[in-house]
Amino acid sequence: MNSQLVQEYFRTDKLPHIWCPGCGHGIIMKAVTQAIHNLGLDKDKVCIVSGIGCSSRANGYMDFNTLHTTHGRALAFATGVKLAKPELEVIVVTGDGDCSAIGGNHLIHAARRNINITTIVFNNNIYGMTGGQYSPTTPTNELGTTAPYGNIDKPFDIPALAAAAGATYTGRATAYHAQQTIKLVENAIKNKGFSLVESISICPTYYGRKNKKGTAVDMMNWLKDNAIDIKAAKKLPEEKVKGKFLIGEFKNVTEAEYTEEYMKIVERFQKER
Ligand SMILES: Cc1ncc(C[n+]2csc(CCOP(=O)(O)OP(=O)(O)O)c2C)c(N)n1
Ligand code: SF4
Ligand SMILES: [Mg+2]
Repeated sequence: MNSQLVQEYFRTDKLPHIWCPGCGHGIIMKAVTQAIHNLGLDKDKVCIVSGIGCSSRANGYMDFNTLHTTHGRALAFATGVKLAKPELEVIVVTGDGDCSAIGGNHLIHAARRNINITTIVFNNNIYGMTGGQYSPTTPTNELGTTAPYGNIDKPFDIPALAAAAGATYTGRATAYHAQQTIKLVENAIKNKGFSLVESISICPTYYGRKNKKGTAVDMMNWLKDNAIDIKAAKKLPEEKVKGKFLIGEFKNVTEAEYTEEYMKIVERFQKER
């Protein structure tokens, strides 16, 4: 992104950002902004909503209509914005904790409604902001401040959870796969319905340090070496895919959208009155 685009899309008076050196969140924030730019969206017609967390800081830096709300409630606020102003492109930036722990119920119900909101999950497998507590995406046996002897829970697959609940667009990329994150976010915004893109981020400060994952560069290399595109995976023998995680577009279908269905009821009621 050249300096002209930085001036156009970021609140430069709020920079430099407060993320730790090596944090993956900045790459994902930039990818979301690049996708908005590539689609040629009118800045004033975009509303970016977040909850609370290091990831949820992103829209404080992004120069659009923005709402920094309460922990776990980004989708509840975003649903209100979308229903009040359906003409806005509503985008949620959220963390694994924000959207799948305290906000998990909002996530499945927004997906169930197929409301036209695009959600980008910055998944660093931990609660970064509050000091490294394990989250619903912390892998089994890994460490967190609240799991000093290893996490015994199984992690959520967030795109699969959203798809099962009714999201019509889902995909996954990583902070290493920045170009793919941009493309998936573009497609997610184009989908008229509930879309979710998970981008796997890195938190060298807590998740990395606690689990001896090495430097930020080591963590980025791990993402490069362990992600397999879903299309490539289909052609590979099972042993080559085992232990890796899938990236790419997982679901892309068309179904009735919530605000349109809601307006149909409003119009019918007004005619019958
Ligand atoms: C109602 C409420 N509960 C708990 C908190 C404390 N809290 C703030 S951020 C956070 C977790 C953030 O984790 P995640 O969404 O994964 O974001 P990250 O910091 O990892 O990017 C928690 C538990 C809060 N702010 N409000
Ligand atoms: S604590 Fe982790 S998630 Fe938060 S800014 Fe630092 S590296 Fe990023
Ligand atoms: Mg997190």
